[in-house]
Amino acid sequence: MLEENEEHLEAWWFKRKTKHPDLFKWFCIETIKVCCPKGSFGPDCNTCIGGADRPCHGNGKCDGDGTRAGNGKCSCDEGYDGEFCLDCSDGYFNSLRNDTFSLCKECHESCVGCSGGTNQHCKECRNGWVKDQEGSCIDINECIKDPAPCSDDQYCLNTDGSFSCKACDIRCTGCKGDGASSCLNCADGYKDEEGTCTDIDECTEDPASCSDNQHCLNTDGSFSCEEKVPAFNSEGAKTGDSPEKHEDL
Ligand SMILES: [Ca+2]
Repeated sequence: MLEENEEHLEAWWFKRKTKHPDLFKWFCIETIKVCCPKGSFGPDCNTCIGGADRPCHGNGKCDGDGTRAGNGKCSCDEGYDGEFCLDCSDGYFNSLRNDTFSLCKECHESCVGCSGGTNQHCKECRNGWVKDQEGSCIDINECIKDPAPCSDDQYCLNTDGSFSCKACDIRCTGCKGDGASSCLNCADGYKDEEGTCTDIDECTEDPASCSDNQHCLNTDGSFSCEEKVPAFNSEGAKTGDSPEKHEDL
């Protein structure tokens, strides 16, 4: 574009810059007719909706703004709606509004539609929330519902507007929260020690868990018995080469 308009630019530099000090205006808007003044659009540089100073009332973008193209329609910013970008979109409410100015704010997370910003201003409650006696949307505690929403090896965690099911600690059979101190019962291989399910050391139990010719090896939640194999080389390191596992008690 610069090359084909070199003559124009030379003419401006040598003859017109005193009379037309704004190069952009003289060159792009008036001479080659590609641009429009800010806040206007289209072949005739029509003014955008809402005026050139605040196209789309400051809440959107005027199609073709500043160019000879476009149709001047507003695409509204997030939260704004309508031909003039003065309305609020779903999930937003007008905190200020007159003929030329509009400020939309987001509804409370508990609302479907609202007249203000708190849970007291909801038109309806979103799923997971319910109206209390004062008409405010409050969280539903799904965790106290009957039947319980989670399976036996999970605990329920209530959250605002929802809930989740979390896996119990491996040391638990059923639980009411996270960790081995929240078990309802201890899983096989664990016993309750002052409220916490703890590994049972089967190797110290009476009667012995392994036979006389075996070594006992305690593991977390289980144990294994290894055959006692007499040392067969000078280092004497080869004992219990093939442990006989008892993983499922
Ligand atoms: Ca909830």
